[in-house]
Amino acid sequence: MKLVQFYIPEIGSRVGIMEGDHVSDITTSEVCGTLEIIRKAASENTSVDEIAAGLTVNAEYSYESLNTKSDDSKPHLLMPIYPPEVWGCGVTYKRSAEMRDEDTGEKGIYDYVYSAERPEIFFKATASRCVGNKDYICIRRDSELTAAEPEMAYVIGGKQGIVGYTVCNDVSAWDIERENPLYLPQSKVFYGCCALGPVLVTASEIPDPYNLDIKCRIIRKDEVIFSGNISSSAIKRKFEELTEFLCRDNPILVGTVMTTGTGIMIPNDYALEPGDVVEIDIEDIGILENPVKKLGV
Ligand code: DO4
Ligand code: MG
Repeated sequence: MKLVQFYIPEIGSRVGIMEGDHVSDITTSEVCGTLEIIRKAASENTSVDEIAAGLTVNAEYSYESLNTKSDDSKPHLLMPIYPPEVWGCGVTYKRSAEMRDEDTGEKGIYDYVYSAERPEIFFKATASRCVGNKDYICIRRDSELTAAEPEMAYVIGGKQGIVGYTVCNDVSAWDIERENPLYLPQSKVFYGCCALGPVLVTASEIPDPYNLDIKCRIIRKDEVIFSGNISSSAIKRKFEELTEFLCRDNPILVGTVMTTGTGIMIPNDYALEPGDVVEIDIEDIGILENPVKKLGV
């Protein structure tokens, strides 16, 4: 099942089931978003699909009419979940370790983490720092080298199981990260640092998350200036292992999003510029598309 959140002027934020080009609005006064569906499934010890399928459809929309630029005067998609927290995993693909080690003065620290038993896990965002499909991702004012990081993300439900998947752009200020590894939180966490969407695909629709094509394109002035791809089969760690480390002595709320690391390392020449558009396409999930702007100018 594919779930979306969307905005209808004068009505507000809605949650729906997407099938083909159809979106069925299943919002109720108690269930106003995907987070409530996931919480209800956790507390009733059932699946997200079952809770969503049991809600009454109160309106229908075409997906095309919702998949538009974020503008409060018109219907548009919202991020597919308002996560209590987003956490990130790092250096889960060999290419990520190699390129980060090449580009930093601290040779070998990324290779160490790639090979170590303990994964890199960092705090990434809260919902207020995230954006949905077609909304702006941001370059912080003190960064000249901010990169898109195309990643698959999963949502943690009851008993720490995976209840769904979405596409994530872990937008990162690489120049700040490279200056000193202790600056990592500032390279990762800022307004508009994390894009999620366009939909939340429930776990039942993705029986094998380790065999999906992940593609990324950067478009500048209507021209594709970068395109790359990777299969999720190249990831070194299993998601259960990542969740286990995340949750060790660390209370994690139902609905927390975990983004699993990038295997597409975009060369420095394609650092983001205002006006660029980043597209990340993950097989069986969807295409997340975001324009870029610089903060504080
Ligand atoms: O260690 C820095 C961040 C790594 C990361 O975000 C990734 O590998 O995707
Ligand atoms: Mg990343």
